[in-house]
Parts: sequence; structure tokens; C-alpha cells
Amino acid sequence: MNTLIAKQDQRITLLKGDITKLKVEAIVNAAKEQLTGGSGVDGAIHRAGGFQILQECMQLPIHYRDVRCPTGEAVITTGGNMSVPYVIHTVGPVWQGGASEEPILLKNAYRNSLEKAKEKGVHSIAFPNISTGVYAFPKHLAANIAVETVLAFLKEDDTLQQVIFCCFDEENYQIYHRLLS
Ligand code: AR6
Repeated sequence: MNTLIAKQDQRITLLKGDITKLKVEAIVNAAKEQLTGGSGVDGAIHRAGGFQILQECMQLPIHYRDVRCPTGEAVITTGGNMSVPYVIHTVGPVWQGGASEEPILLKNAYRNSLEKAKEKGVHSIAFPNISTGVYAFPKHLAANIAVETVLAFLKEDDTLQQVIFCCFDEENYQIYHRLLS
């Protein structure tokens, strides 16, 4: 695996690989509002964690219609069959051109995931590149928002000791590599 420690904060690490294989206390899922599973990283996490994750998701309260996690918010389950204790499910925005509050909603998704981790006393967390797959958020802008939000959070927090940006595709990895080195 390619790895890099961020110049801005040594608690931030960049990795390329499959988030379900990481030895951390929490992994973040780029989920949909219904929390029913899907493709991409959501599919990989539900496959690795098994049916238990879906069962836990379906026990969470419904906000409206069939929405269990509104865009920008975050909820938590166990890791099911995975060794990771927690999965933090967040929902990034669908890119619609940029005028529908997509940047702020993406920032909220990172920030609320970090808050959930802090509530549980988690020391290490890994993020996928939320919204940059099926939801088509521009990768450069998404990476800038992700890095800025995590750096700002870490400035005020001493619980988290490691935040991993886990990139799956080479394009995202190169973008983060430039931002963090
Ligand atoms: N580990 C780490 N990152 C991964 C993995 C993996 N195993 N697999 C894919 N990625 P996406 P979104 C990366 O589409 O854009 C689902 O159907 C991928 O390369 O998973 O937020 C949900 O149910 C990309 O950079 O999430 C929602 O409906 C990143 O994960 C919708 O997709 C995010 O891509 C959410 O779309």
C-alpha cells in the first residue's frame, strides 16, 4: 500500500486501498439517505460486514419518508463481521452543478462523522472519498473540503490520533498526495 503522512498534521495519513481492510477503530461509509446499501464503498462495507450492518441501519429512526440519514449527517453502527468496531455512515451530496449547497453539505458529512467518532472515544478513523463516485462531486474540490475540514477539527480535538484518507482510485490518490505533501 502507498502511504504518506501529511505535512500539515502528523495525525493524518494518506493510503491507497480498500477501506474494509484497514485496522482502525472506525471506518466511514459513503452511504445513501435510506441506508439500504448500494454500490461502491457502501457495497464493499456491507459485503464485508455482513447482514448485521443492514439490520442495525434498519433499526435507526426514520426522519421523513424512508430517510434514516439526511445528507450531511452521520449515524453509527458496529462493523458486523469486520474487525473494525464501528462504521460511521454518512451521506454526501449528489453533485448538481455546485449551486445546491453541495460544498457545505460535504463539509457537514466530514464534520459530523468526526463528531460521531469523538462521541465514541474513537482514536483512529478512515474516510473514503465521499461523494466522488456515483454522486459525481468534482474530485479536486471534494479533496480540498475533506482536508480543510479534518485539519480544522483536529486543531480543536485531542481524542483522534489518526485520520486516514483512504483513496481507492489513482486519480483521487494523486490529488490528495499533492494536497498533503
Ligand atoms: N474502499 C475505499 N474506497 C472505495 C472502495 C473501497 N472498497 N470502493 C469504492 N471506493 P461511491 P458516493 C471509492 O460511489 O459517490 C452508493 O451506491 C470510490 O473510488 O462509493 O458518495 C451509495 O449507496 C470513490 O472515490 O460513493 C450511494 O447511493 C469513493 O469511494 C452512492 O453510491 C466514493 O464513491 C454514494 O455515492
